[in-house]
Amino acid sequence: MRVIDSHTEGEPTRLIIDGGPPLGRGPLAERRQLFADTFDHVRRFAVNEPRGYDALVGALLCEPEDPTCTAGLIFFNNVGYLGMCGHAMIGAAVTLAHLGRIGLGAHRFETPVGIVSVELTGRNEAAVENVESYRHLKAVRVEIDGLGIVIGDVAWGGNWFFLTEFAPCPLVIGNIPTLTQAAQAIQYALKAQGVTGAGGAEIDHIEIFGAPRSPEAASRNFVLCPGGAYDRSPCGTGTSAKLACLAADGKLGPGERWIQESIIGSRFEAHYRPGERGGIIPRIGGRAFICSETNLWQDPADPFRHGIGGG
Ligand code: PYC
Repeated sequence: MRVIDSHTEGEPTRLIIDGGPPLGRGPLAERRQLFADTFDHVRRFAVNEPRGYDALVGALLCEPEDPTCTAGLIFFNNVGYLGMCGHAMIGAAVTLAHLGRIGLGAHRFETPVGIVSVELTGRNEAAVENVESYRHLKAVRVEIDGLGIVIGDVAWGGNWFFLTEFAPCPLVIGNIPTLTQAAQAIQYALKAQGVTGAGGAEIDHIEIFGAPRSPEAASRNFVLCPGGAYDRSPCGTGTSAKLACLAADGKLGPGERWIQESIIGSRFEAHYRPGERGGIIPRIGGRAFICSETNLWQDPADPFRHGIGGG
């Protein structure tokens, strides 16, 4: 399997260029289901140890169904599949430019949750116009052992998020273990108390907000991803969900700039335009850098040829 690794504002992406599972044609949501049902060992092989690690997000490059799209992308991680992934979309665009497959300008990509547009604005810079994002629930109260009552919103940004200003400690790198523990407790409580996204969808990302370090940023976040790793970037779909909540509260208008800082101090620059179904269309910009070009090998004698853990 041929892969190219990059990072977007610190968060890693592994783009599968060649040697992915044979998913055929059809809507990306159906191909993602086939991936999960029949080729899940390929996901584990590509991103789990010993060839990967828990923070790594995989992106499978697919033939698009829609002829106006450059490609399709299916995103996955150490435990399963994502709807959309903002940082990985930026990483994929920069990687495709590195391969000479796309140039500066706007390109459309299919994802399992809809078509997104990515504008490559420089060799290492791109901005994603995401799927329509919206707040689903406002000021949900969840009771958490050891933390008390935590209040937050539930929003869609291409994945489901619970967003809260409740931070058990300052949002600094040294507190990542405590923040991870608190976010996991929140996620557990949401599940136990039956709080979900639309149609009973699992809320698999928890986003904790606090004051930014940099004077240009509006906010700093800590984002817990489904497999237990934290997002090193400010999270593209998480920033989309945040913008949806700010818009719903009348705190950020269309076109107004929002700089979201991550727990490691990296940033996404964002704004939105109104969507067609009452939500917003966020635009999230950031930088990505190529880290390595690799061939992953699978030896039939290797007891860990399908990766370690992860389903
Ligand atoms: O950037 O959307 C994102 C993302 C989701 C999970 C990790 N990063």
